[in-house]
Amino acid sequence: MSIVCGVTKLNIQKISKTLVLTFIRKIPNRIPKMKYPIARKDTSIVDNFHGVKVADGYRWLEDPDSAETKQFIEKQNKISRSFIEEGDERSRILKKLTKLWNYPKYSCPTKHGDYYYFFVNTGLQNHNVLYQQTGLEDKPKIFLDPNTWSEDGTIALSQKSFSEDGKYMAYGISENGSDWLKIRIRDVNSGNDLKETLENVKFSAISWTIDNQGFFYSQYSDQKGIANGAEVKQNENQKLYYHYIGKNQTEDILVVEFPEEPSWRIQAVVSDCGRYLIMPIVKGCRDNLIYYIDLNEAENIRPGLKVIKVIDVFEYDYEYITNVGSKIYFRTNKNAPNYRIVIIDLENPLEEYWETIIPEQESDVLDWAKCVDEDKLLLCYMQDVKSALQVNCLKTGAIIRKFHLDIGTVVAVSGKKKYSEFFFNFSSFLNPGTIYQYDFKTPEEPPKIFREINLQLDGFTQQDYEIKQIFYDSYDGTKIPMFIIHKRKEAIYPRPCLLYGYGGFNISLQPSFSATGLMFIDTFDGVLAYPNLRGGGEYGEKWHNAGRLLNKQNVFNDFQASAEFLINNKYTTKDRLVIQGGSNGGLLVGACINQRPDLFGAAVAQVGVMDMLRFHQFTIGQAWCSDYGNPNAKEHFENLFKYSPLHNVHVPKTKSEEYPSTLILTADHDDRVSPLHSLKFAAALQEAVQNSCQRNPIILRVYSKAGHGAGKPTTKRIEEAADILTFISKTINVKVINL
Ligand code: X99
Repeated sequence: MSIVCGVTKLNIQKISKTLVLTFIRKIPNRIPKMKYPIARKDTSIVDNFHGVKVADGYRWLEDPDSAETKQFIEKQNKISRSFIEEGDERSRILKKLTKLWNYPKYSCPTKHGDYYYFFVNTGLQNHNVLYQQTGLEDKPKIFLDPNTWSEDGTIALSQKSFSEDGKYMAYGISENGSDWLKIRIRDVNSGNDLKETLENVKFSAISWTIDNQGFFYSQYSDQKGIANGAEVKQNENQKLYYHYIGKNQTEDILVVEFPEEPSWRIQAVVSDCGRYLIMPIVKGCRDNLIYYIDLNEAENIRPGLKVIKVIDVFEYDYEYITNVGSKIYFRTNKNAPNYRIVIIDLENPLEEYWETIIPEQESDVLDWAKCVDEDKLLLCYMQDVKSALQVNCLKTGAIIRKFHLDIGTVVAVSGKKKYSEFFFNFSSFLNPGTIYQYDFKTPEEPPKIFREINLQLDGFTQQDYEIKQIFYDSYDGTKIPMFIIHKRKEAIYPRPCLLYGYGGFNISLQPSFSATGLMFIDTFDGVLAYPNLRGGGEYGEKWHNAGRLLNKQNVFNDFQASAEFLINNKYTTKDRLVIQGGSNGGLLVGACINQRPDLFGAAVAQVGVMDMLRFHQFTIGQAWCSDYGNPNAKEHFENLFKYSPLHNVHVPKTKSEEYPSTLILTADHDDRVSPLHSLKFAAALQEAVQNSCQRNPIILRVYSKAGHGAGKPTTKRIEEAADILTFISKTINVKVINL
């Protein structure tokens, strides 16, 4: 009690005058038992996996167009909306979150031709606006404003690529959050678009040839006509095309295709010098081939150009950095699980002639590398999950200088081989971003603060919060790092805790700012916890391998062990603990509520992969076999079947088997992870708990005109975050303060 009083006092001191302090004593409420719509279960669908019969009663939910699926979604939305919107909590949360979100945001400037370009968002604009200016001190003017493309913000800019002379910008447009793109081309001087629109584009780079005549891009031309982002059809037969500016797409040139290999995807990049078309080819989500075309040998771009193979087995990653003549610099994990940079001479590409220019570091992972100022390499390492930035000599590999950074992440960088200047954006849990500028013309000077992104919150100071990184033991004794963030208080005592995880695909969860996270700390006196689960890239390829394929259970164990650490060390209690994850992290949440329902008070699973026996059959799912394995292989099936969220739902028979309050979120145009995963999982969970002792709600919300997450307009982002926070505040033992 005395601690609670202390909290109140402290908040009264800190509270801004504009916020009215209310202190709602939350009684751990017993929500009335929910009635769910009964989803039809089709007993006739039974698959045989390697002799094991597996029923799939909700197969019908895989058809996004059927009236029955639409009705199911409608009924679910009705329940979830009324649960979340009952009372005034959501509108108050929405109001406060909107205020928190409303601060100006900037990107690093980048130089193309005669202009600098940078993005600005005044605070709550649905999309960032691209500005153009002559010099950094000159008045910027609007160059491209996606906010004008639609009323509701559902049309977004997905990527952009300037021609070498900076006269044209090709850019990708995505609708309703889909991965499908349309490419348009803007004339930089007139500000007008050329007449042509390129369609059927997905998972594509845009790479201009150095003569500024056009660019390479990738199409799924076989899927013409049916692609709108709500379909589930498998993406196959990607082809590389060349587009000449000013021509119609029908005249585009098919450069490379692999009809024998329908799952291959081609990521073409034109070398800095313009001579080579380097083609990293992937089929999964790791390991690539390197093929190339010598553009000097081709008089013009046409079908049938000679493709030369440099790397012809899917074993390691090779990422083009730059080149000096025929000597190509690649960042690779071949014989270097923490990555190194090798030079492969195209004149002499055999491995015995490769030169290691930046050797692998024992404990730091080389996260990315970029060539700047003609003869330098800008290297970003990850040291125990935090970014470290340094410059090395392109020719010798020797270190030229290191930059001092606080605890955080270099989230963006801009600069080019031909310029002496570069910018980087540094962010952390409580820092929405600081943009630094550095110029090799004045090498002794430290990076200058070019722009600071500041929250517009009265009395906000980072000193009021504590960020620490701890290392806890997972079940097999492996030390797992975890960041823990909360308001600075004298004593540690149980607070609501938001535990967020991902754990897969070599992706690292580095410190970065989240308005929702800050809101959780401030409004609920909450603790944020981010464990760096195995399966991620935080400690290089070994960390990734320790959490994929037959090791996937390690990821779930690491997450469950992090929950136990937080409870055992009095940061939180089970009934105050919320787990959250999206995409592969949605799978994590789904698997963990099945395996340890007793550990968590609430769970939020966003756009998750839940059917581990059929994921490979929809859109780009085949590519995830590199992390999950292929259900068609017996040993992978056996492994997947053990943890697949859909196939491990149980009927709670005791209190400890009761599922935590669960919010399942998806969106109708998610063509990365089809909504069918969440629909089937929700139907199975609701069926299991319907006639059981379970009282905690399990609800499903399907957003419309939205996708996997990229390009989501601010309005929709804030609404989703408000839904999540409201769900949390209604379902766990939380005291709402400062709302
Ligand atoms: C993908 O599926 C990546 C798909 N993808 C490409 C792109 O292959 O988004 C590509 C090529 C060029 C441009 C853009 C793209 N990913 C990325 C996985 C995780 C990832 C994914 O989205 F590896 F990080 N998943 C969803 C994995 C399971 C759930």
